[in-house]
Amino acid sequence: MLQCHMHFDIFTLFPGIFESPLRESMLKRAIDSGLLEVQLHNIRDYAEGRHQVTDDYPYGGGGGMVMKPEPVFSAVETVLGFEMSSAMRNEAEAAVRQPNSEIPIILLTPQGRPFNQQLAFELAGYDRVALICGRYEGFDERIREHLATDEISIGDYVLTGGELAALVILDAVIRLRPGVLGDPTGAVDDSHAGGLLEYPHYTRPPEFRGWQVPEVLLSGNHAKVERWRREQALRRTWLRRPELLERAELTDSERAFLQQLSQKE
Ligand code: 6GU
Repeated sequence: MLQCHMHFDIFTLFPGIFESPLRESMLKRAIDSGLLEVQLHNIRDYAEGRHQVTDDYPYGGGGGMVMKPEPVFSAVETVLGFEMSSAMRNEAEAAVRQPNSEIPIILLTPQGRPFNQQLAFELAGYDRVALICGRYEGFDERIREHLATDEISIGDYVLTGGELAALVILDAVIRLRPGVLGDPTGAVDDSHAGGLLEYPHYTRPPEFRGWQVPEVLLSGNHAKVERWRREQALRRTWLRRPELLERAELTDSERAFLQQLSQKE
């Protein structure tokens, strides 16, 4: 299998946040084995003037600060190697963007498209992705309208900045790339990959403080184990995340099992 490397450009005011997460575990191994390249770009380096200001007061008043457009445009255009002049902005905008149109430029904000496993698979299909991390109250809207190609949120809560979201996305995406997990079936079995929550796992000892491992797992009967696991996954999903069942791919007998559950409980 061709093990092509994936390149992330991360635009941030706090590149230091990424240092230790990239130096541990799966992300470190992916970098060391050449399957992942992460380039951190400090937006402040692209800000003009002695104070290299990256934020300013919002027009119209109100609290908080807004990320200025110039440093963000300059950083992304310099790194990805394209430029949008104001004259070109209208009809020619798409054409100017063409050379790099295969690189998603993703704004990380709580207003974005909800991140999930399906979106992780989608991003894992690109060889290069740019992530822009916001701070303060938000981005000047022109960044969203004329620079970003997509906007992603990792959930319905507010973070101080997009950096932790970028790390979440990086982790979820890179582990889907061929060769990143040692086990070739690795990510296939995960919770959410099949649209269901995962079944319960047990390891030795068979009894711990009086709590037994389910008998079926010790039986050595693989067909029974598989059936039990699938039923547990269905049951757990039905109890905790029933909305996931609407999009899951289920067989007729699995639907019958769910029907039975809803009658019993
Ligand atoms: Cl991507 N950014 C921020 N600042 N907060 C978030 C988020 C992103 N996703 C959820 N909350």
